Amino acid sequence: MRFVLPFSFLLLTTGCGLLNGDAETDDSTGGGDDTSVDDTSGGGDDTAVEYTWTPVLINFDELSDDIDVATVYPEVTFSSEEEGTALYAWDYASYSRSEPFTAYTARSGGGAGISTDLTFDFTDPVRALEFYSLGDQTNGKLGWVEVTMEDGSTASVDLFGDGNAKTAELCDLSAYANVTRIELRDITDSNTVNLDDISFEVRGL
Ligand SMILES: [Ca+2]
Ligand SMILES: [Ca+2]
Ligand SMILES: [Ca+2]
Repeated sequence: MRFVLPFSFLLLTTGCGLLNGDAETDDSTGGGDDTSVDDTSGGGDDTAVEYTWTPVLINFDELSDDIDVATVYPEVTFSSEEEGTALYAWDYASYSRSEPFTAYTARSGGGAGISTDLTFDFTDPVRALEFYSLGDQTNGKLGWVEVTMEDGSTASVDLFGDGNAKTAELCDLSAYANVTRIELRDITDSNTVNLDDISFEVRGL
């Protein structure tokens, strides 16, 4: 089976990248009242706030069983779209990027992977967000990620595999700050992919 990869794929060495036409994202939020120029709205509440950013690494490796990890981590909640599925930790041993656990969507711990949409909701806004995917049978695009920022703006980033289930591909979303949610969408890989080593910095005062 052959299909045409998006142009952006050619520019990539990592597991995800910008979708074509991404620059148009801002336009969709512009709405009807284009009479105001952006520069005029910058005023009052831009007092420079000094945030702290605390690094977090979720590698699932401290877990002792194939459990639903939806609410295990205080910094992020995972929810899957398809009824009856959840994000389960799984002992993928030497296949993992960090051993022994990865996580993937399924109907039960250790069950067959289900390729359903998966949402990460961050408790506080984050930056420097990266994660790895493996367990891929697809050499090319296998889905995409919608990134939502605190101000409601969004960006779309393609998710890629290299067709080697044992190798992990980096999805680097560090171009985006104050991220409140990401959604992995339209995953086409057989039995979905495994996630590992999700890292980010949590914003605090
Ligand atoms: Ca791990
Ligand atoms: Ca797979
Ligand atoms: Ca791979």
